[in-house]
Amino acid sequence: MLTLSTHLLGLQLSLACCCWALACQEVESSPDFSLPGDYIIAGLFPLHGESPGVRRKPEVTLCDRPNNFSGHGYHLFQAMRLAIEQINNSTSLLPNVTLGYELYDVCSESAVVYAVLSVLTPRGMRHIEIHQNLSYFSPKVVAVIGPDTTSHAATAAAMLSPFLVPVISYEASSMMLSAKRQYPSFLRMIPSDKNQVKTMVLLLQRFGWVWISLVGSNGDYGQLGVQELEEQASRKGICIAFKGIMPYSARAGDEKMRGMIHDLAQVRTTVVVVYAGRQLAKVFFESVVLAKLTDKVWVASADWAISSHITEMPGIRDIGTVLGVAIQQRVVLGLKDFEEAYVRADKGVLRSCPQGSWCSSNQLCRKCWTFTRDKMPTLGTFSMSSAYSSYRAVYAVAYGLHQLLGCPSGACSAGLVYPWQLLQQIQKDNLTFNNHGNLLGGYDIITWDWSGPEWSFRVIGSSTWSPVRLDINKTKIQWHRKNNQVPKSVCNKNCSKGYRRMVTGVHHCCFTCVSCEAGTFLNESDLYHCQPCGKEEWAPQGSQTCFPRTVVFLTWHNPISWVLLAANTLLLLLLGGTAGLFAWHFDTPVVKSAGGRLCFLMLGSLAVGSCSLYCFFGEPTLSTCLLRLAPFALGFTIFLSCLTIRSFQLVFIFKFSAKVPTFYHAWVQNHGAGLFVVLSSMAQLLICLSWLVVWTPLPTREYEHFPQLVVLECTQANSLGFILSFAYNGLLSVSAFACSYLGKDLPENYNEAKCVTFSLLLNFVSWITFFTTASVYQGRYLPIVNVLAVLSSLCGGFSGYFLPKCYVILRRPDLNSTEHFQASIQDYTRRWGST
Ligand SMILES: *[C@@H]1O[C@H](CO)[C@@H](O)[C@H](O)[C@H]1NC(C)=O
Ligand SMILES: *[C@@H]1O[C@H](CO)[C@@H](O)[C@H](O)[C@H]1NC(C)=O
Ligand SMILES: *[C@@H]1O[C@H](CO)[C@@H](O)[C@H](O)[C@H]1NC(C)=O
Ligand SMILES: *[C@@H]1O[C@H](CO)[C@@H](O)[C@H](O)[C@H]1NC(C)=O
Ligand SMILES: *[C@@H]1O[C@H](CO)[C@@H](O)[C@H](O)[C@H]1NC(C)=O
Ligand SMILES: *[C@@H]1O[C@H](CO)[C@@H](O)[C@H](O)[C@H]1NC(C)=O
Ligand SMILES: *[C@@H]1O[C@H](CO)[C@@H](O)[C@H](O)[C@H]1NC(C)=O
Ligand SMILES: *[C@@H]1O[C@H](CO)[C@@H](O)[C@H](O)[C@H]1NC(C)=O
Ligand SMILES: CC(=O)N[C@H]1CO[C@H](CO)[C@@H](O)[C@@H]1O
Repeated sequence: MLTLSTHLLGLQLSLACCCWALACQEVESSPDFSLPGDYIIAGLFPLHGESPGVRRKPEVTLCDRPNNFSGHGYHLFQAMRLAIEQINNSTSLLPNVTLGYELYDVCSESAVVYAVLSVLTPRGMRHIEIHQNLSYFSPKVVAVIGPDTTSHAATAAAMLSPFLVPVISYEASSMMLSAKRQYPSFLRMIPSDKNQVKTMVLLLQRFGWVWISLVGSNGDYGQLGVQELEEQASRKGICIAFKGIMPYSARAGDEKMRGMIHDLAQVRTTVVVVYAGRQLAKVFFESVVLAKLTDKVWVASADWAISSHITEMPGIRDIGTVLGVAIQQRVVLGLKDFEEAYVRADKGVLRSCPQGSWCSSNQLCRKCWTFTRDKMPTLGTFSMSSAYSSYRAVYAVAYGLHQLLGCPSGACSAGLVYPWQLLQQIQKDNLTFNNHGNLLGGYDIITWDWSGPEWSFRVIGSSTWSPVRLDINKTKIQWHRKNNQVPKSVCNKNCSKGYRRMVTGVHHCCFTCVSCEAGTFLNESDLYHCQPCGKEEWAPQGSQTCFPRTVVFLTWHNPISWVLLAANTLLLLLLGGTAGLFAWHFDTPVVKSAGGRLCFLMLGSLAVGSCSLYCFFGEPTLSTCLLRLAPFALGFTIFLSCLTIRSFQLVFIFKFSAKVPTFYHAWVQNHGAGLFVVLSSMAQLLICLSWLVVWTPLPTREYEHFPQLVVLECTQANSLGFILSFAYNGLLSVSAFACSYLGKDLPENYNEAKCVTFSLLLNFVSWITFFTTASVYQGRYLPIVNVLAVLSSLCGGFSGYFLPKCYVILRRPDLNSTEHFQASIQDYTRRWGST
């Protein structure tokens, strides 16, 4: 690989050669073709084929071997000439300025060195004089078009870089030439291979080929290409199942190639990318044909994609489908006419040329002419894109000169132009070159077409640069399989929906499928991990999406709510009705014995508890959470306190007032009953307040218990404060029960033991049921249980205490008389007095 050291070596070599070639031997170095002009552009084209074989030592090869002319270089050179003539004729581009050219045949590395040294020699001089300041160095030419291959281009670019002479290649595509530190003056009219690799990766992605093999050729082109391809493909999730590099020495069917083909067959990838120069690609496909490896899709790099080297091989038809990335097929308009006119013009006036490869300016040498005459008809099948690049390169130089000479102002000031000035100017053309000096251009995607009598290729799409895009018409591809389906190249088939991939080996393309757990889902963006759903979402097992959870709470409108609401409203009405009834019959003994005014307090407190039930319905808010249970607890405390104190009073009056009269008087005078109710209620109020302050119930969304639901509820449902306040009520219930039990032998119309026991039992049962349920079940129906518990407590309280009295008032007015009461008291006193 050429680096800075070779670059320095090149300079040393050039100085040595200067001495040897120009000074010491005094041999005039001259181009093969030339045209004088104000500004000279050098063209480095391979006009002869390179001698085959690996050279092991530096060696000067001569290019003028007879009968081995390269049509390729010839056409490129003609394209350059055409461009120069067009520019000379043009009145808008470089008016009144003529461009000249010098053509050098670069069939070998040494020929490149010769050519570069000749190019560097200032006009009219025979040797290179290096100035103190290289900025003032003015060589014979202002720019160099060419040379062809990566290694030739690297040699030329390294030697010319100290002088910043623009080198514009038409074929060298290797990525290493993008290194601006080493090749500052190198530009090219084809995109860098990096783009080619990117296009290939896009192609692989387009067909979903993620399990591929990679074959490269030894050398910069193949090795750098394979390396870059491996990097870029892996980044896009493509797995390289097999990678092989063919050595220079590879021959068709030798052991190395047999081994490689064997490995290739073993890994069972349908798609094989062959990133190789055409020579080694030929060796490779000869081996493929020998081994009868068929039924594959071969992806070709630009160098061999449309090379007749390969397509003319016997047996190549059967290897499968070939898709390739090719330099965009552009046509130099008028090149054919130009070449034909040139041949016609010179046929008649063919002058003898001296032996050797150089002729006087702008003349054809014999060999060239012979070649031209014989080979002209083949122009039709000639790959035009390199010729186009060479043609465009001349125009790039001309546009640069045009700007530099101030031609846009009308008249060109044809003065001295230093190469570095021109380089700067050309680099400013940011529509043609990127900042690494590579052409901003795309590729054609081609496929081999055997439908005709002979091989041809079909353009099926193209890639564009910035933005990077690949357009392919898939219907244009004729796949090698009978059904014409796109072949698959994967290690494992895709998992079914909702199944994630679990990698089983080294390659992430080989996996087993595992179902996603409930609550997770598989997004297309990551096929290897199941992602958890959001808080408000849920997913069943093996899901691809999450579904929104259903928000549940006890709504106003559902049958259960209606029943509960109706029951509660009925209770409220009953409470109101009872209050009215009691007020109407306020002076009757039943009402008086029931507690008189105290009854209204009891009914009111039950009503408060009943009202708080409405807070259980609808979406919980802060206020409804606060008002759900505390008012009920407080109301029920008042009710129980009244109940207790009344039972206590009855027992006290009947049994103890006579025994401890002083205490009885003190009790009555100090409104003992009222005091007790107030104190007891204050205690509960305190408990409730601290409950609401310390364990504030807040509206919340509960996600834990049901994967598919969000339950709206109040927090701290069973907090210590709540339990304290209910324990307090329990305590009151027990004392109420105890007092009523003590009075179980009182006269019947004062004896409430049965009814109170009933209501308190109902109270206990309903709350024990509630707490048991709440401890095992935390769901959407808990509020209903809660409402039922509250409702049954209230109903129990109401029915146990008030219903019997209402019954007496309404149905048994005979029992609701002072006489009846006095009779029963007397009866009681008699019984107890007599014992
Ligand atoms: C001519 O060049 C080709 C390669 O382009 C080479 O294979 C062949 O051996 C050469 N012939 C001679 C006589 O050098
Ligand atoms: C340039 O002009 C000459 C005559 O002035 C003409 O013969 C020639 O074909 C022109 N060349 C091109 C490429 O237009
Ligand atoms: C060479 O000349 C240029 C232009 O005059 C100047 O900017 C540069 O500093 C000189 N370089 C050296 C090494 O003298
Ligand atoms: C070109 O040169 C001719 C004469 O040499 C002159 O008449 C003409 O104005 C020049 N044109 C430009 C654009 O310089
Ligand atoms: C090209 O360069 C010009 C200035 O030299 C700049 O205004 C323009 O945006 C550039 N275009 C691109 C595509 O970079
Ligand atoms: C693709 O190619 C087919 C046949 O070659 C043609 O009929 C079709 O119009 C093309 N589609 C597009 C989008 O160019
Ligand atoms: C397999 O999955 C990948 C990634 O989602 C997709 O690009 C490809 O088209 C799928 N292949 C098949 C055959 O479904
Ligand atoms: C799923 O992946 C897509 C991109 O493929 C992304 O836009 C989307 O936000 C992802 N969805 C989730 C829920 O992560
Ligand atoms: C305007 C101009 O100088 N045109 C010349 C360009 O070069 C060709 C030869 O290649 C001449 O024929 C033109 O006269």
